[in-house]
Amino acid sequence: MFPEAVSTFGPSIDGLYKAILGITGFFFFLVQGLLLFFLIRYRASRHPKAAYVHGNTGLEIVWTVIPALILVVLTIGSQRVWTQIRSPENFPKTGAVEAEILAEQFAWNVRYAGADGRMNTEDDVATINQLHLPVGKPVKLTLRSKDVIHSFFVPEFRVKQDAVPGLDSAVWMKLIKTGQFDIRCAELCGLGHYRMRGYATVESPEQFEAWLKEAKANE
Ligand SMILES: [Cu+2]
Repeated sequence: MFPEAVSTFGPSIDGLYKAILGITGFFFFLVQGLLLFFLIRYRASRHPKAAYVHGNTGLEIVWTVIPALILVVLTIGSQRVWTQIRSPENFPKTGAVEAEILAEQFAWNVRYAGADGRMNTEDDVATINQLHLPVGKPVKLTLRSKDVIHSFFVPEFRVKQDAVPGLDSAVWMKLIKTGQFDIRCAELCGLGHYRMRGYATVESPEQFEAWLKEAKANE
């Protein structure tokens, strides 16, 4: 159903999704089945005279309490995963590879700090639509926008984050598999929205370092 998850938190997001789909799917078929059953069972030819039913307090309590409990359980589960992924205290503190992504109509401008480890200096490495990341290391991305709201989306990473003008949005992830993945813009951002596509290459840390050097040399 989904493309393969290649980030460490992918399985928890997928687990939550499957749990919600399972619960809503079960009740969907239950309710639709009952509807069909009652339609046939109490059809006009067999029951020409309708019965007046005022209500059933016990039943109403049951069908209010059960969904409420399910929602509480789902909220706790979602909150746990959300905290793990998005809480500032759970962001990688040291050793993370950092990149800035400035979205614009209709491209992703990627910037790495370069050898001095500081952004916006002489030795920065800047690319367009080419995001390279090392496998097995924490990665932190800072998203910004030059013009309108865009949304950075790599389905395999299970990461989707809006890039909002005037706002820095940080996301982190740790990738567990190498490969080439598409970066899509998930926010309708103008006429060229459909071609706002980038490429994320996940490679070994050595390959990543070599690529950074080469990208700098080719600037
Ligand atoms: Cu866009």
